[in-house]
Amino acid sequence: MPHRKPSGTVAVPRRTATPGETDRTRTTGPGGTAAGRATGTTAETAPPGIVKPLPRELFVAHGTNAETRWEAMRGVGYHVPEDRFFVRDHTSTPIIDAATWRLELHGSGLRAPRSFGYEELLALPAVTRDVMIECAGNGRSFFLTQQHQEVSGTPWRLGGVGVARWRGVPLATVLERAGLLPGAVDVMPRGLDAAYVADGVDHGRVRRPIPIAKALDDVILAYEMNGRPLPPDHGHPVRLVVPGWIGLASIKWVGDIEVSASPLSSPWTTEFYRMFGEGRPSGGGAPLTVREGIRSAFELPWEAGLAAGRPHLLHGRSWSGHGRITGVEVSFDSGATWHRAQLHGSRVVSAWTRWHISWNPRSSRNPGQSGPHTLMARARDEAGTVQPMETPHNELGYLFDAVVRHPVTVINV
Ligand SMILES: Nc1nc2c(c(=O)[nH]1)N[C@H]1C(S)=C(S)[C@@H](COP(=O)(O)O)O[C@H]1N2
Ligand SMILES: [Mo]
Repeated sequence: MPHRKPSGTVAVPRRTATPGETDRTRTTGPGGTAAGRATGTTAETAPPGIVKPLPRELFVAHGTNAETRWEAMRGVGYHVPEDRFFVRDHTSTPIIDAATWRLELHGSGLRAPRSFGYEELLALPAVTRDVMIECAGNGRSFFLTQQHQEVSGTPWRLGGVGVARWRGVPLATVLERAGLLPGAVDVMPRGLDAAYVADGVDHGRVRRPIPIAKALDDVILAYEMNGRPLPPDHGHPVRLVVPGWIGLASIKWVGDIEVSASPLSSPWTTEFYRMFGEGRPSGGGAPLTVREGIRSAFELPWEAGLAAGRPHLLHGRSWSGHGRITGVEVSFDSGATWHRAQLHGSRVVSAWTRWHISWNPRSSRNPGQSGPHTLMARARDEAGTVQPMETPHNELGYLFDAVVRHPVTVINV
């Protein structure tokens, strides 16, 4: 699908560099395609290991990861097409042949080990669901830029999130066919990508336990994304989709699942994906599970330019880990006044709600209205949660959910 700029909006030069963009990002031009990388011409500028093209108008690259630009969400509908769905790779995307791939189930929670081939999974009863996948670090860069707090990790703005239509086999079906024992407490899926090594420590392959109750509830072993076989970067041939949980739980390129009669852990539950810092338990808070928080984003460039003196229909999306979105308010004046946005389309609990609102940056005859503005969107959900103005700090920068200050320049034309 060709990328179209939303009418009346233009990207304007950044005023300052934020940690959201690295040198590597800035030197990756629109020509930074997979084909370009294959010839080695952009080897230094392209992030290693993501297979699909990462054109600059659709993605901001962060090392081995790539975040979706929110203006690329404009006009694409409820689901994020593969060509602009964010990628979070701890190492790099492996290319796996579905014909020889097998899913191995093993451990003390099963009567005996059992394995499944790709065709075998495809022959089992399937389910289709709209589910959001969001990185626990989504919005991390705003701890620094809005709250002046140091955090470590990939400096995502709000593009570490996407909704797709996933199709696959309920994990429950596969566990039952494998001979699940009543004493099973945890399952631990593990990816076939390379071991994750950080600061000289080999943490092994990406894996994270899920309690058996969740595993039997709504977890999917997905082989299709938006009606097509999973693409390499999103877990081909099979990934987990864990509705409502942080993105990490949705293990890509799953190769084996340990099913255990005793509790399991991994570095992703002991060292990472916990809240560390002042006011937190010394070993960190409990391992993160559900996608807590409530967030909103405008489908606008960062930062955006809007022509003065005529109305603009602004679009956005909001989502919450606590329930359906019930309302969204927008401020055009840094939070002084708020205006109700119009919600439209699906309000799926496990995904997002879309909205729009009209804004007329005053006439070009009034020069006071041109120049920098701050747009803000604040959502509320059925549990009564209202998006806060600040998120409590944690050292690894997880679960930022405060109202984001979106910079817009109004231009006299
Ligand atoms: N095997 C494996 N699974 C993985 C990861 C990974 O690096 N390796 N990254 C996880 C994280 S942290 C997130 S946020 C999601 C991102 O899914 P996506 O790349 O399809 O958007 O995949 C998760 N599953
Ligand atoms: Mo993530």
